[in-house]
Amino acid sequence: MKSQYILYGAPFSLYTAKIRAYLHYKKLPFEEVLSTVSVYRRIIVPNTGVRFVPVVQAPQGEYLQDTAHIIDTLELRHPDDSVLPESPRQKLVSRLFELLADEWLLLPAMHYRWNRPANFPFIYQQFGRVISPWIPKFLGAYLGKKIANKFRGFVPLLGISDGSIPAIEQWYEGDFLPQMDDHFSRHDFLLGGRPSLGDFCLMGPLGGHLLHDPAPRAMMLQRAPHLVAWGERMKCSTDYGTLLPDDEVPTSLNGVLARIFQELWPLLKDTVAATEAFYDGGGRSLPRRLGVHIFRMGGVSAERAILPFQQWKFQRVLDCYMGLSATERRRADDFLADVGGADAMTFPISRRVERKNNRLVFAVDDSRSA
Ligand SMILES: N[C@@H](CCC(=O)N[C@@H](CS)C(=O)NCC(=O)O)C(=O)O
Repeated sequence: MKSQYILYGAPFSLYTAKIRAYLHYKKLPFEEVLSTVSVYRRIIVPNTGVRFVPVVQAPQGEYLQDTAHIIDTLELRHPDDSVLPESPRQKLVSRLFELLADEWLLLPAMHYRWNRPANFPFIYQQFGRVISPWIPKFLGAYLGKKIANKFRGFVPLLGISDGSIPAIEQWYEGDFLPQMDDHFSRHDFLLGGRPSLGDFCLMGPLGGHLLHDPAPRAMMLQRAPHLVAWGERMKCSTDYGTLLPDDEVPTSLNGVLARIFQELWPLLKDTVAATEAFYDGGGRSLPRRLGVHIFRMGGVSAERAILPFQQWKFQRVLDCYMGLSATERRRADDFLADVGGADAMTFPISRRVERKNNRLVFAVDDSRSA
């Protein structure tokens, strides 16, 4: 039996950056293996049934896919230095950041990668290495562009279009960067002196794209040096302090949290409605995309694909709240009211989804949801 984990992924992959930072923090020995075309064919697809990275192979041999599932599983196996806060507000904020970072910061992460030509030579070369790590640079850039175009194809599906780009830039440059920079000028991590779930999730869009690609990295170095320093701490620190006492959530996070309720919540509710309508219309096997819907950001309306998977991430936040005791809920409610999230957590979902064999299925009517 091997004694270490294997992380299959890539230096330019958003979700790989999240797990790399997590494994580093947990001090779990791991080897990182580049997800080359051959690794997909020989290892990833046969062992997970899907074509996503990262994939973690446990020392026991089992293959874990989906970063939320990977962290859930490893937290149970390695409970020391848990990344899951125990107090109600900090617990909920961790889940909110999981949702924000994994699902919503994808928009700026993808926009500033694929709509900034200054990134291209570098990014194409990196993608080229997945064909062969020894490929000459010029050939790698040429072939890498072809693979990169698959990922670039996700840009319009996510709702990144001429109509929405000014709103995405306004959110990221006008709100997110200055608010996070201010926060990290006061605190080492999201919730105090040690990283917690939300920090690792943020390392996805930030570590994997926005701090990694030349164009957004240059912007962040100039405009948000404290956020850059946080990114370095996430990669390099080995000594940590403690979470803030008394379940404190720093008010410097309020602006970022408030926008989740203003903009992401309506979209997620709409996603739930579409998933329910699909089920009620007789649909059982959930496709990756379920038509399109309109979302609003910064006063602009734009179209994007409905992604049922995001309902699963939404459920995780609602479940976290529903799992609190009555006293804990009261504490959480006070905080939620301050960030525009009063009543946001009691949204009913009649057709829950879950992951089975790395695929999203309806939690109801098991026999029919393949
Ligand atoms: N929910 C998954 C998402 C993983 C994911 O989208 N990974 C990207 C690379 S960073 C990928 O493999 N995309 C391929 C695709 O979307 O088809 C997770 O958290 O692991």
